[in-house]
Amino acid sequence: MENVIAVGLILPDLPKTVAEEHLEELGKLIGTAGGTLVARVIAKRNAPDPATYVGKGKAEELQRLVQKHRGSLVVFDDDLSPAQVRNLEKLIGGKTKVIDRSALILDIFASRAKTREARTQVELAQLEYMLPRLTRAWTHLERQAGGIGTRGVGETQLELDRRIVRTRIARLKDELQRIEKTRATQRKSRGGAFTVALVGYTNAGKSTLFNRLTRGDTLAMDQLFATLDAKSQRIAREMPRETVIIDTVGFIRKLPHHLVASFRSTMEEAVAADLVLHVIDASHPQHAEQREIGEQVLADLGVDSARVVDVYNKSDRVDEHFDVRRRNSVVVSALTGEHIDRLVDVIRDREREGGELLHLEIPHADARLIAQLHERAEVYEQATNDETVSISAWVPNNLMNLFRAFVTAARKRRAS
Ligand SMILES: Nc1nc2c(ncn2[C@@H]2O[C@H](COP(=O)(O)OP(=O)(O)OP(=O)(O)O)[C@@H](O)[C@H]2O)c(=O)[nH]1
Ligand SMILES: [Mg+2]
Repeated sequence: MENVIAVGLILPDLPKTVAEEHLEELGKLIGTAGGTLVARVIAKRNAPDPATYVGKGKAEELQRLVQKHRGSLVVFDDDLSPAQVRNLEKLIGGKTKVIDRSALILDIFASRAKTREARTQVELAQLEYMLPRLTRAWTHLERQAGGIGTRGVGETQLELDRRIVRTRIARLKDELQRIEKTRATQRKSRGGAFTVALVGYTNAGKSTLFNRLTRGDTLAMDQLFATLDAKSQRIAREMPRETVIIDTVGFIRKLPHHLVASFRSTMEEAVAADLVLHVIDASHPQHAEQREIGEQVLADLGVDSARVVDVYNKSDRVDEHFDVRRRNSVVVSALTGEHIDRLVDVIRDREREGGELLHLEIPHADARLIAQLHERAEVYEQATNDETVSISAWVPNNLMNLFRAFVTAARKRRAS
């Protein structure tokens, strides 16, 4: 276990309470990464100090804290420039590492990634993050060796390093494209199920809800970024249509943009779902900020808000009068199961809006109609009889008139 010190700033547009909440979150990230939080430091400033972020005085205080707690790592809640990292490491001294929030999140992602896709995405993000910071090791060397000549060697070595990293980045990008193609093929074979994506801030309860809806056994735990791989499974309820639930990686304030970029295609695919459930931890003091961050990410990914329903989760932990007064929202507890039925009804309603499940009996002679069903509806079952073909299919509303006449009386099931 590493002893870690967390550092944040109070700025004119970032009041103390919010800064403390943010530092609280940074503490959770540190715990998730396997570190032990031994001290928290908040500095009040008008702006970050370009040389040391917290200012020289605070940096010296950090040095004392590090010695007192035998700290081996200091994490800053904001991105640091390579120069700031260098200055701080010098001021704090010893073998203490100085990293920023992005590096910490990248580290968590790297240790969590399981599938080949997630691993590739994380490595790509890490290298992109590293590339502009590569100078550092070599300036150290320059300082030690000094003098003309060594500098030239240093630069050559640096250029070499950069080239190696760039080559690797290119290779990872190729690899990701290949994986995406495979996934697209798999998606096609998944057929025309109604898809529901669970998205939202990390720790909001997406995986718990996923398990509740699917009887799945996805890892859900009180840690940030428990889930890194989009996962899908059929809903375990009686539904108008075949329904697949998709669990996704969580969002966080200031997610490193390299990570956003590498996870973009996975997220884009997930949020291409027919319905997006935005899961919000209603019991979290910062739930309004977390919701806004989620909404921002969804907007960036081009999700039309008409496809989004807000799910306020952890209702068991909020006042019973908790009322969101927002359109398109449900209040549930994934943990206790409270009001989950309401949520399932919301999904059912959405499924019914677009069409109906029909059981049809179509004469062989109408081959063109059958072909049209396969093209534009979703065929679930098909059996060939002597003169007809029996088909169960989800038929979108705009095709309904074509098929009404073929609905079998016995199995006619209005979806409303
Ligand atoms: N009290 C309460 N706790 C819940 C509820 N839903 C989830 N939790 C807890 O919240 C924590 C996070 O749940 P997860 O389902 O892992 O959250 P997630 O959104 O998948 O998080 P990431 O995968 O890390 O993004 C776990 O400790 C859950 O037990 C709920 O309705 N009520
Ligand atoms: Mg999860």
